[in-house]
Amino acid sequence: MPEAYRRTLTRQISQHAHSEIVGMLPEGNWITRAPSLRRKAILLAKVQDEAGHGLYLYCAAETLGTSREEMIEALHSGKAKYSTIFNYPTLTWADIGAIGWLVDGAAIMNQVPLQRTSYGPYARAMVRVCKEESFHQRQGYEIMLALANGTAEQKRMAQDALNRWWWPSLMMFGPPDADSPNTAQSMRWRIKRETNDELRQKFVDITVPQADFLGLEVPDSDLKWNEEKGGYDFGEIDWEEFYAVVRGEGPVAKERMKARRDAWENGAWVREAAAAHEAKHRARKAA
Ligand code: BYC
Repeated sequence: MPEAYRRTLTRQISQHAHSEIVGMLPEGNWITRAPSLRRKAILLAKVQDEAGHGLYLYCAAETLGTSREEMIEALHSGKAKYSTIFNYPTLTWADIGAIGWLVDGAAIMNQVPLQRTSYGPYARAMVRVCKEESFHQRQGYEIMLALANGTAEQKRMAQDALNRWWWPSLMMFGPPDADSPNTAQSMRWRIKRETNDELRQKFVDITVPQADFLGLEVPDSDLKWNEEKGGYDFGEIDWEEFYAVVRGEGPVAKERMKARRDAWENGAWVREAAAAHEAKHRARKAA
């Protein structure tokens, strides 16, 4: 396997894994505050799914020769990236709807083509991830539907969540193709099957009619159907904000990293106990 192909895959898959794990935090934050037992059970299951996605992805990355410990160390030291989207706070219950609808919606748009990525273990992990993400997207949209059809205050909350999550969701697809250092090579190697801009356009085209159905307004005054291209034209993304969040300056970036480091330290005794148990069994078997 060419070394650069291995490096690129390890980078992308491990960042993807970190995103799933850090991505549990904004929603995990609402499990105890979900408005009903049904909503709580659904949200718990969704957050557990994200943990599962992180684990499949770490396993896929490990097949390329980097250990789980090395990847986690890179996350905790701030060397490895994870998706910018998880550095924004979840202020109200409507944010949980908006995350499912928009963030998981954007994730599916990006991950469906990755089921055909050129590296088998990554492609196979994506098959199950996409099935689960599709449930996540629907549960988010269903929360938005309930709020949009609820009281005036609930509809206002839904609109406010859309206003705050719309632009960060568009940033999830990465920089414009012209400024994306990795896209051209990753397309040649068939790691990426569609470019950042192609996927972002598809996401806008699918999502705008969903906002219309909710009776909510996408916060972009430049949004306009373009008959000729058969898609929407949309306003300029604030790339300065994107790069600032990538640099670790997102609104809740420090809180997110602290939560991950604390979880790692608090779980040390579990890892030690599991290793001791395994060593005991191995010794018994050998005896
Ligand atoms: N955030 O050359 P580019 C989820 C970085 S989790 C942070 O275009 P590439 C979910 C990029 O890494 C969804 N960094 O890069 C979980 C690169 O830096 P390095 C996560 C970003 O790799 C819980 C630099 O900018 N999905 O679904 O060709 C709850 C230049 O970019 C971002 C994945 O990870 C960003 N948004 O394309 C709910 C999908 N964008 O590494 C939901 C797999 C770019 O050179 N990943 N950067 O230092 C990919 O498809 C690609 O890696 C990307 C970026 C499209 C994200």
